[in-house]
Amino acid sequence: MAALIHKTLNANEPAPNLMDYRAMRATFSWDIACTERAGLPHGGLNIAFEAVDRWVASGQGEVAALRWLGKNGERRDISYTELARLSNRFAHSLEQLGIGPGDRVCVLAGRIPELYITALGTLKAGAVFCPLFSAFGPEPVRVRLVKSQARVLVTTTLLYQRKIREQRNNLPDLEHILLTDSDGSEPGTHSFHTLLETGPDHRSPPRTQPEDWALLHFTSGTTGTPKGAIHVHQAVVAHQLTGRWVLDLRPGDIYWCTADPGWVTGVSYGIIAPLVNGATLVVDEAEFDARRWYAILGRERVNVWYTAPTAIRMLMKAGTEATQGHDLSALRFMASVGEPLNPEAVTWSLATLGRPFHDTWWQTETGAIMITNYRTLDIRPGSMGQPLPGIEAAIVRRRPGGGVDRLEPGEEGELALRAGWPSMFRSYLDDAERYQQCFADGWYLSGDLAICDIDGYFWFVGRNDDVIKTSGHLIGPFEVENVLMEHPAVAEAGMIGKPDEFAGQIVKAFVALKPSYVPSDALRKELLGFARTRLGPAVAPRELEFMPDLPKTRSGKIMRRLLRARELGLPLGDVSTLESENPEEPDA
Ligand code: 6R9
Repeated sequence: MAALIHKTLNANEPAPNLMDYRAMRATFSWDIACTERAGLPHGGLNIAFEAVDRWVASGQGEVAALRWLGKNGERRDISYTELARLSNRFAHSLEQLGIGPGDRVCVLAGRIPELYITALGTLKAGAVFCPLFSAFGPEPVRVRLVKSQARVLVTTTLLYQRKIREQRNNLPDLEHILLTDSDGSEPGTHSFHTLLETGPDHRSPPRTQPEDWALLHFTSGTTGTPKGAIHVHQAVVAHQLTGRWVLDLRPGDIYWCTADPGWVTGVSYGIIAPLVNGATLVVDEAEFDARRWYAILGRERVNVWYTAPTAIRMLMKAGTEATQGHDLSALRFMASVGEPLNPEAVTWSLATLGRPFHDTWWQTETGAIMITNYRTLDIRPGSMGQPLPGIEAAIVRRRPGGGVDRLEPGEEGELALRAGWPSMFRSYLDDAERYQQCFADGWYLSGDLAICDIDGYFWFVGRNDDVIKTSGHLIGPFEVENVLMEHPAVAEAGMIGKPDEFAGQIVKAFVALKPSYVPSDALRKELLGFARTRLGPAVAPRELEFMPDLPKTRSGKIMRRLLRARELGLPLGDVSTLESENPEEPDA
């Protein structure tokens, strides 16, 4: 185990927002935190109002809310006042289109200002914001648009032409497509900016209540189509508190979250938490590039930086040289999420950047950070840290007949959280049964395996299901298998996450061919290309191996755990000791 990193507070820096973790844990109550949230002037609660308009009302409207860095070198500041106006206009545009409370508004775009205006305007209109990752191919986009029953999609002309246009007839719920760069030549679409111009700058405060639906985030499980996790406006209480206590945000901070808003981190911490805490949010449109990143950290004087282990590993690879010439002295706090943060990354960051990365653990379903390393507390590199005040975490084992048993410190089991915090998902869209299956005896069961040590630090072990985390993105194997099965040569397909030095895992496909086809390099390339065109580069398998047939249960389900064991070179004896690994088992 890497040595403990002891914290000494730097006298030149502001004191941490959460000074005494233990005292706060002992006294904290979500009920009080919810009551303290100022809320709307007439009662109720609205995430966008908390994020933007409250700062305008308190006289801080001229502060930059968003600092957009375009991929071609553009730099544009949008103040809180301007963001309030633009989101009011967008809320008005939605109303003009007949969109109202509960309606889903999807966005499929890169990190462009229009995405942020859409998110906030949608919330102000009482509608539900649902981001779609722009690197998804046409198939994941279609599945999510159908499942969300989106009535509006905001996107760019290029993404529309590549991913939507051909399948528009199969999307009956999708009434309006708003193009952010429309030149009027795409039939059946509106211009986002023309609509925006018609709306008034001001509107009366939204009428939403704390339990009204606000956000819809798709996430993946082992089986079935993606699950739509629903979050309500009350979640903002957790976004605000975790922003303040965990990320140590305060008004005036320059903050950079590198996660894409197509995923939950890029919304909870790439839009809501920083704005609710009055920070200036840096948005970089470009893709990862070590030198560009260090230049942004230095030039923009970033104080708080939230990123992911894959990016950190790439920075480590780029070496210390890449940091040269960049003054990183403004950095006060750095955190990571999405995958296990290896201890070497923590010690590397301390040595190279002068600050350690703080691991944070949470999920789409939890809506906000639940377990973390705090600015005041010593870090145990490799550990995810300790639960947030107000969060009770435990390691449990499911009893076969239902219910759970709590395990002792040091025992491996499933990470569970006592249900009932504000940003806990309220449902899976149209799938109450799957939602219920996530709970037992008042605990939310995360699907992650972990250990809690004697001092209350949690250590990640792995997943107890087959989902794949690649570059921090959660991929459902079933979604990928389904697409490969559409190819005429494929009889069976099974996906696993193969360990990868940089991406954590990559998606690897195992394929059994139909009798009239023979394995070849050309066919492998064709299948990989087929999957990539439909699924997009973020989801498609990177490797593909042919097998005469795939290991299955008696009822015909592909046993991905056996494929994984084979890939990792585990001896068969080991395989049979793993859960559901035994091919003799009737079903998995
Ligand atoms: C926010 C987000 C959730 C899954 C989660 C776990 C993995 C997240 C982690 C971590 C190890 C951490 N995960 N944080 N694993 N250490 N600090 O990533 O949400 O996309 O829903 O993924 O990611 O397996 O269950 P989501």
